[in-house]
Amino acid sequence: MKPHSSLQVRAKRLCSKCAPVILVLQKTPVSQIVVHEARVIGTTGLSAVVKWSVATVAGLGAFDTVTGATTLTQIAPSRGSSTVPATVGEVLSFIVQVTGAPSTAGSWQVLGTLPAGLKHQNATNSNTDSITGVPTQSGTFPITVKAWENRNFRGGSKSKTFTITVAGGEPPPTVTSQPTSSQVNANGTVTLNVGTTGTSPAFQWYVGNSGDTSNPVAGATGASFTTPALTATTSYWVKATTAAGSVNSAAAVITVIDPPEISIQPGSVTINSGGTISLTVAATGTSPAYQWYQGDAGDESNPVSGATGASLMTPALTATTSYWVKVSTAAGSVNSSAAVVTVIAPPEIATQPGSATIDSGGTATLTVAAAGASPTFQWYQGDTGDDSNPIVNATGASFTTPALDVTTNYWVRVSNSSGSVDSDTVVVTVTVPQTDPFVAWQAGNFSAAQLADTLISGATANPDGDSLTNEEEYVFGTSPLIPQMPVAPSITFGDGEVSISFTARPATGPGYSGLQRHYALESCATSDLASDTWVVVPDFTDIIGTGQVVTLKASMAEPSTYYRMKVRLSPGS
Ligand SMILES: [Ca+2]
Repeated sequence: MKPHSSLQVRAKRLCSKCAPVILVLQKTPVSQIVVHEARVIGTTGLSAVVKWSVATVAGLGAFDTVTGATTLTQIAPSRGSSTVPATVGEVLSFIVQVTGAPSTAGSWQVLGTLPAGLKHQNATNSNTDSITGVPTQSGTFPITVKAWENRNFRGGSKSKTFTITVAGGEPPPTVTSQPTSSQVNANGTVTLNVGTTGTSPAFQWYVGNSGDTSNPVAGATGASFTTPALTATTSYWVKATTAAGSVNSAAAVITVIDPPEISIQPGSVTINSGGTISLTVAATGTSPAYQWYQGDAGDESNPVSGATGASLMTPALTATTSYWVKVSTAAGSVNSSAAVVTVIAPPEIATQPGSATIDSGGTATLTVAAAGASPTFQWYQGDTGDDSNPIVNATGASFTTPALDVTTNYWVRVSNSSGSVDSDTVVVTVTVPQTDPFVAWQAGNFSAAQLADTLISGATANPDGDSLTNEEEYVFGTSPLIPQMPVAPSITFGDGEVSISFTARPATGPGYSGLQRHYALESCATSDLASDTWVVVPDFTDIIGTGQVVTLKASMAEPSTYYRMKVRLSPGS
């Protein structure tokens, strides 16, 4: 009876605050007490009134002395389990009871993080405590419930771990539309947008890589965010947070691009015809692209195929040509000024030097007219192309020959940096004045009045009546106005020989300049003097008259021998 009596006493103590009470006494050392009670749960703003039942297992022992005999047990909603099922948006009343000796906790403590919407009721001097409310956050939340012997978490304690599993409700947010990377001109701004799932998400934008929260952007707390004016490439990302959790967007890279500027214009240049030249532009800006054009700056009608670099190599040019280049970046484009490639034209001969005819001893001035830039000249003696006889200092468009006494050929080469051209051969013909020496003889032997009368001074006249015409007088060197014989030979005979002497007159005086008088003797052995059987007398074929006496000796023999004298005037000194 003692055990029974003892149990009964303890049961009464356990339920002293409860009514009504049903006692079931058993033989075991444990009494089970079933309690029915109606209570309004909590002081929170719950609209629901929970009617609950408690099955209490009252153990023996004390918190401080018989810890093992004291247990914490879930009463509701899942009796006896260490797992507390809950659902987002639905009321949860998690009740835990301490049983054992003693079976009343002076204070209760909950360690761990409760899902949003739940609250620890924090009972005192109670064998039960509760966590109530409507969870708004799904997930798994391990907690530890601790029952203290005394208030204010003092004395002995007993703890047990429970896991609140909140099902359903809204899942953590997700990003449905990432902020997009883009380019912006320097000092430009970009508006970034993010799309997410979830109810009433809160946003915070950050500078940096996704997940790096060290650089939040103050005030950037919306789904849309406009960057400040950017001067450098910058990454942004956003964290979206709802009651169900948070999510990080990807980072959007805002690339700052600079517009092109030309720092060095392509320069104009002069080249020789047929040459090429490299033109170069220097430009700043982000990743500039180039396109060269032929023509004036801004005229895009003649792009140079393939000329897409900072430099352009022109084709071989034979005419002055302009080029320019358009420099582009994603931020815009700029046109260079035009570079004029001036092509020096090779020389051309517009007017050939003309041939000339001059008197012996004269000069001729030869002139060439040339086209082309900065021509230079070199005259040569000889035929065109033969440059073996350049004339010193003959380097102008005109050239005056030295005094010439023979016909001479010349030509000129016209040159500039682009080439040269040779003139035709120019012939300077030298003529010798044809002064008739007989005329000079006439002038020296007749007066003006006589010269005016050809019957006196004419070539065939014979004014002195000596049978010699004036022309014959000239040849023989006799006076035209005084009867004279051309030869006054002295003929002597002796010792069977005949000796013939005559004076060989020199050619002196007017009309004989540059001439010599030549004498010759011929013989004929027949009296038929017209038979033209004259033969030269040896050693008397060509005697130049110098005033000397010429003597011919011949033997006297039959038949008779005839002699004659021939006189001629010929050039000579
Ligand atoms: Ca005469």
